[in-house]
Amino acid sequence: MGHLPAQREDSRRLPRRQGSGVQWQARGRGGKQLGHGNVAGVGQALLEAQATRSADLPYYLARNEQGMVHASVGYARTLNRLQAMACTASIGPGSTNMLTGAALATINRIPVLLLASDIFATRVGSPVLQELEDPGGYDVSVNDAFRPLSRFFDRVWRPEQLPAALLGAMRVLADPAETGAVTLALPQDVQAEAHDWPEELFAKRVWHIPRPVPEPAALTRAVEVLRVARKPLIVSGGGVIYAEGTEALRRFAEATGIPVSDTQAGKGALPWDHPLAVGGVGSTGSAAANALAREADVVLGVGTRYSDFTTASRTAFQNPDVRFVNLNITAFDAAKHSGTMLVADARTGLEALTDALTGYHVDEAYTARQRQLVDDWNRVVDEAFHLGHQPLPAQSEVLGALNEVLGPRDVVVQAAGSMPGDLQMLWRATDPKQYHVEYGYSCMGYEIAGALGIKMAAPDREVFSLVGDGSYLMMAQEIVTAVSEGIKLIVVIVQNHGFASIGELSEKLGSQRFGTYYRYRNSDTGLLDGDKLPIDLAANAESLGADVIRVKTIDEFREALRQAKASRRTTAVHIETDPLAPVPSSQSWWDVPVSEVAQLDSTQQARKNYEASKANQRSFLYPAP
Ligand SMILES: Cc1ncc(C[n+]2csc(CCOP(=O)(O)OP(=O)(O)O)c2C)c(N)n1
Ligand SMILES: [Mg+2]
Repeated sequence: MGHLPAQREDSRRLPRRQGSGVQWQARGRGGKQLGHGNVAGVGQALLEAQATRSADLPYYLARNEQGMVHASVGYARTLNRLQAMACTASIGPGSTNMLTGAALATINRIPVLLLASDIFATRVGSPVLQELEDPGGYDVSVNDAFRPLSRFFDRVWRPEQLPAALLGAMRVLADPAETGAVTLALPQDVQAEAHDWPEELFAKRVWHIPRPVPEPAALTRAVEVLRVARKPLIVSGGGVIYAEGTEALRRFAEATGIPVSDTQAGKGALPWDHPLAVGGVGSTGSAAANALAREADVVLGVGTRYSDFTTASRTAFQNPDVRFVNLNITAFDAAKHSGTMLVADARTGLEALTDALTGYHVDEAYTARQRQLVDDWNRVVDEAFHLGHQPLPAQSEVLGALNEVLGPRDVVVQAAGSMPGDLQMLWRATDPKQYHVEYGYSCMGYEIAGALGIKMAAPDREVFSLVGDGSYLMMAQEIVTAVSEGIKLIVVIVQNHGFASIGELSEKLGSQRFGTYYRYRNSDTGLLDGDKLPIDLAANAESLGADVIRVKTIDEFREALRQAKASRRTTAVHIETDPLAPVPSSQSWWDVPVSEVAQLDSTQQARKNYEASKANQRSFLYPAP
């Protein structure tokens, strides 16, 4: 993998009202995984660039191609999508290993350039090693699987096609509305071909990141809805942070008194203790935000794509007259929930709304209610953080200790399992970059690889990769990359011998935690519910080159975190937790279907509960006023 470090011009120095942009310039840095599909093409070019210093093209060798893409996503997200990495992989499995990463990048709207190697364009030796051989068409290769996962895909069958492909790739990477995975498939013979490139191809090129201002008529329509709102609520998504709109959000909220809830990608836009911050909204949100969401008459969604977790599968907003105003860089998201569309950059849009809503403020009773809800919720979080659960600590205590030890510039990274939900509910973020939970794809295995990219983007921050035993076993190998590159990570391994998350869900849905333990197969029951396995993930991390600290209690854990922070080396801290320890309720729901027909009583009861919750699901089909 390697990055395309953008040369960035701080747009704040430019006149804002003109929708001034940020410059994006590819100089090239990247990650790689070499195989026969790219060793002589892209690989040789990288070597020549190093040897002759003809290009500023640093490279990193990842251990797994999927991890390489995750690291690139962590990198670009940390830099608010103003820089991206390029990833080169060999043909066949090397490239298809990047598919999961491509889906993750596109769903999270994070730019990453994938240079997938491909089968010979000339086809003289077909079928070559790792060729798919589609009987329906010889131009199909495994890389066609990238098409639906990429926001731009091109296969460069002939060298002449490369300039247009490169410019198309850069256009999409640098466009905040379109961005995501961009894939250029490079046949292995074409990679090695000579071609007379036009001189202009190598000219310095600056890509301006657009910051569109709202169309005046759309602004008027949005203001009409907002002005009459009695119980409005902001849902602040990742777009606010990517647009560097956190200050604009604070000013807007303070001018109007509208409380601010956040999504997984948006957490930290307002510090948790800001008087108008009400915490996460939706399935794993705070009870405070969810109480306000239930009553809200106007929801102002900013930079959010309204995932099912944010909307509690469309049950979060229960006011029969609720209306949505959606400020988003993409019309696709702005149109959701029949919302009044305000297509614009989050920052410029919030600034325009602040001006246009002059004189508007929510009433005191609403503010008082919001404060009371937040005070009540803060007590719930304090309790969860200091539960004193025995004999093993609760996960909420681990998160609490981590929250207290992390400095404002430090970063916590997570992606899948029970921790994203607990984090969204409990974490008290003090900085827009402190909370890095990948919950667009919620991909097990992102935690360590993503953390690597975050640390590369922000070497001055301590990066804490918080990883469950399931995720660790899925993909821990980028620890080796961190060690070899001297990129310091702190890996917190939370061992609970299985899937606490899916286990709890399974129990709720009447499936009795079936198949969610990492245990020996039990010869009596035939199930995987025997004794705990003698695996030692700390020893595993040690074998990959990390220093390791094993702890049992929360006090020891806190001390270990401090020690890990003080160290210059990649350090893993290992703690075992009780997967059955209690977690506060979000007073919310998530739609996961339960069998309509079942023999088990537990499933039949769960189906009844499911139908009752399902009845609260809203369509939001009424047209915007
Ligand atoms: C790659 C991938 N496979 C499967 C899933 C579905 N899934 C979500 S959470 C989870 C279990 C995670 O286990 P662990 O990391 O130990 O976290 P815990 O639930 O114990 O907190 C699974 C299998 C996923 N999100 N990603
Ligand atoms: Mg687990």
